[in-house]
Amino acid sequence: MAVFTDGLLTPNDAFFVRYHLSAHPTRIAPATFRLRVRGKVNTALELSLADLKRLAPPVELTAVNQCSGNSRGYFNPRVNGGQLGHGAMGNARWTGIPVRALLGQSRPRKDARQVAFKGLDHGLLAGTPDFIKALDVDHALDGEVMLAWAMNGEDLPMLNGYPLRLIVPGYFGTYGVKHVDDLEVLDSVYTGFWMASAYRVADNPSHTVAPGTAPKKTIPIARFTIRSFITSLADNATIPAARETVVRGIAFDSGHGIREVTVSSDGGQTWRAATLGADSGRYGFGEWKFGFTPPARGSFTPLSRALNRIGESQPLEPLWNPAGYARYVVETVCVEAV
Ligand SMILES: Nc1nc2c(c(=O)[nH]1)N[C@H]1C(S)=C(S)[C@@H](COP(=O)(O)O)O[C@H]1N2
Ligand SMILES: [Mo]
Repeated sequence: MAVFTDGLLTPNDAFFVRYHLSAHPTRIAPATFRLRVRGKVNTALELSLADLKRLAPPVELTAVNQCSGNSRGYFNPRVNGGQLGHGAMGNARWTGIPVRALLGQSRPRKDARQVAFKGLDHGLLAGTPDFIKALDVDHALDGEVMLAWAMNGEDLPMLNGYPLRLIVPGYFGTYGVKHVDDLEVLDSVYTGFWMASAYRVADNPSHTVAPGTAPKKTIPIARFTIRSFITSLADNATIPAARETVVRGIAFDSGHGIREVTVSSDGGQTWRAATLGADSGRYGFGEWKFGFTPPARGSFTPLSRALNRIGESQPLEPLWNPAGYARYVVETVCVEAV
């Protein structure tokens, strides 16, 4: 939270890193790297980085990258998986080219249904499936989904996907395939492990099931749920009693836009509007703040709750699912007024 309160963009050297597969690249020679586009296309392509950068004018987009399991460690009942706090997210300015520009050169055939994106990393055992994620062709062609080579104005750090990664604005980080070297256009829905077995959620908007149960029908995880965080107060921080402290935070959703953030300092009995500040575009973090004057000494747990332009907001009670994905409950920090 100290990093998130410092500025809307998360610096590259503070950004979280997540891999499923141990044999991920630690060096890639830019001169010999090739990106392939193949499958149900009229023209298969094999491009160097220089070719790719010449293909179309570069675009820039600021977007949050957040792991599906961000905040999983707070699930109750506990769930398997990395016991993450709130740090498996970050907001960066990505530079690259729209996948639409790339596919425009190779021209998918009429019967194309999905595009599968493969990363260069591998598992240690022969049977471990490579990291491959798929998007519907229409989604891949929306002009926003991009192949990025720069993050906050610098080459992608190796651990964040050098030399190229996929950015799917508003979608969970699992779609952000790092070290992408292969796009395969398919005439069917991709059935590999990372789409058909992993990263599946209950087929309802909050991805929720009764604690301890499994969803009956699942779909691939997709868009972010809406979230807000108090960033300027660490848990157990001390603030002065009977004097105003300006409390700052961030909010984001899957791209509809934050309409309002409300705050409560009495455990959710009364709410008032926070002041929205700078934002970093519809897919990025936005700032907000409010003045909080603890009426007396004691413990307080200020709450924040975001609402977006299509009416999505954060629940007051945590929702549960077996994989610990997409947490978006109203979060708390505990502060001591002295
Ligand atoms: N090649 C490759 N790309 C990958 C992954 C992976 O295991 N291999 N993990 C994905 C997941 S689950 C997340 S949350 C994001 C994390 O991106 P970051 O490490 O740049 O923060 O990368 C995604 N891209
Ligand atoms: Mo993830």
